[in-house]
Amino acid sequence: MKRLLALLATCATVLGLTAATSPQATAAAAGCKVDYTVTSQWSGGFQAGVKVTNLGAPVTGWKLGFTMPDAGQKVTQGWNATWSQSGSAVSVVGLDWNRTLATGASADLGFTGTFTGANPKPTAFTLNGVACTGSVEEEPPPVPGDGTPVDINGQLHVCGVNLCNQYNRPIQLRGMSTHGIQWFDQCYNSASLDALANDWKSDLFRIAMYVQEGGYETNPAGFTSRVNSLVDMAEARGMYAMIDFHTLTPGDPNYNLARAKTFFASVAARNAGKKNVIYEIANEPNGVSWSAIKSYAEQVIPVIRAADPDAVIIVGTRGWSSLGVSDGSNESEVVNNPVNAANLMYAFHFYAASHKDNYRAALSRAASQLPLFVTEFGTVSATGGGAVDRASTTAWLDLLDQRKIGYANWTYSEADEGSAAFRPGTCSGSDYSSSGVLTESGALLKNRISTPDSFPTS
Ligand code: IDC
Repeated sequence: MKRLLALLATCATVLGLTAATSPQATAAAAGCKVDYTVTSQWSGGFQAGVKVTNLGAPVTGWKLGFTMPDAGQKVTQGWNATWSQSGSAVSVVGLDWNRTLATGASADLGFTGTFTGANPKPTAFTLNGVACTGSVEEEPPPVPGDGTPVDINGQLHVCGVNLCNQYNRPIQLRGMSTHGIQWFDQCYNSASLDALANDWKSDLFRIAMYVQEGGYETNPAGFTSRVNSLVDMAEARGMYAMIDFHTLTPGDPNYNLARAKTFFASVAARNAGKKNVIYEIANEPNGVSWSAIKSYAEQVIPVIRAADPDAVIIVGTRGWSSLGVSDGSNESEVVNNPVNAANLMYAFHFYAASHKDNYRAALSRAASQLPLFVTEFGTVSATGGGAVDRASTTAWLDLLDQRKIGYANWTYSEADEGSAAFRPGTCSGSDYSSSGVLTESGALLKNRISTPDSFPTS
C-alpha cells in the first residue's frame, strides 16, 4: 500500500501564487512545494501547518521565506524550526534534526499566530531563495483489495522467530498505538484512522485498553464493544489491529486473570473470522516472576484458541516487557522456560531516552532465539514525557528494521507529553494529516512508518 510520491514539475499555483509571473513557471523542475493549512482559527488567533518539500537538489541547511500579506498577521510561536519575522517577511530555519532534505523529502513545521482583519494565506514561499512553485501528486488512498497491508499479507502466523504472511515469508509490521482509550477516545475516529492508513501508511493499529485506571474493569461491556468497533475501523482500512489488554498497575497479570478470560473469550469469538486481529494478552508485567507470567499465559491462551484458533498471540515479559532486563535478568529465563503454546510471540518494550545499548544488546541476542514484537515503544523517557532522543530512537528503529521486528509507537494521541504524535487540541478538530498538527515525535514516526513496505508476495 505504500505509494511513492510522484514528483511533478508543474506551474501549478500552490497557495494562489501567480506562477505565470514567476521565473520558475517554465522551468523543468520547481525548487520546492509548500502545503499551508490553517488547522484552527479563533478570534484574533490561528494555528497553521507548513509542510515544505524539496523538489530540487539535496540541501543540508535550509531557510524557508514567506510573506504575510496582511499587516496584522504575526507569528507568535513556531515549532520544528527557528522562526522569526521582520515586517511582513517571515523566515524559518531548519534545526539540526531536519536541516538535511534529500530530493523529495519534506519538513513538517507549524506555528501559532495572531491576525487583525482577514487572515489571508501567506505568499511568495521560497526555499534557500528559490520560489516554491512545484506540486507533488499523491496517488489516491488505497482501498482493501487494492494492496493494503492486510490484503497483501492475509492471515499471519509465527514462523521460527519471525512473523510470516500468507506466503510464509517474514514481514515487519510498523504502526502506532493508541493512548489509553479511556482517556483519548476522541482521537480514534474516521478521520484519524484514515490519516493513519492513508497518510502515515501504517500497517498496524494497537488498541491500548487499560484494565485499571478507569479502563475495562469499570465497564467491561462498554470497553469490549469499543475495542470491537476499533478493530472494524482498522479492518476497513486494511490495517492489522492489535488488541492490547493493557495491564500495568498492578503488575501481576494474574490479578486480572478472570477479567482476561472473560474479555478474550468475547473478543476472540466476535473477531475469529477476521484476518487482521493480533491478541496481546498482558501489556507490561512488573514486580512478578517469569513463571507467574507464563502460568497466566497458559491459562488465557487456550481461551482465545478455543474461539479463534489461528490468530497470533503476544505475551508480555518480565520487567515491563523488557525480557527481564529491567529486573536485572535477561532473555534466558524465557528461552529456557518458554510458554507452552504455538503461534506465540514475546513482547519487548523500550523508551529510547531511557533504554539504550544494554537493552539493544538483549534484543539482538534474543531475536535469534525468540519471536519478538515491539508492541510498544517511545521516542522519549520511560515516563512517556521529556525530550525526543532522536539518536537512540534511530538506532532502535534501524535495528528493528534489520531484524524485521514489528513495532507500534506510543502514542497516536494528543496527550500533553513528549511521546504523543499530535499536539494538544488536535483531536477536537478533523485534521490529522497536515504537518502543523504533529509533534517532533509524531513527525519522526510518520517519516519512518510512511516509507514503502516490501511485503513479499510469493
Ligand atoms: C503512560 C502514559 C501516561 C499515563 C501513564 C499511567 O503515557 O499519560 O499517565 O501511562 O497510566 C509504559 C506503559 C504505558 C505508559 C508509558 C509511558 O505501557 O501505559 O503510558 N510506558 O510511561 N511502559 C513504559 C512506558
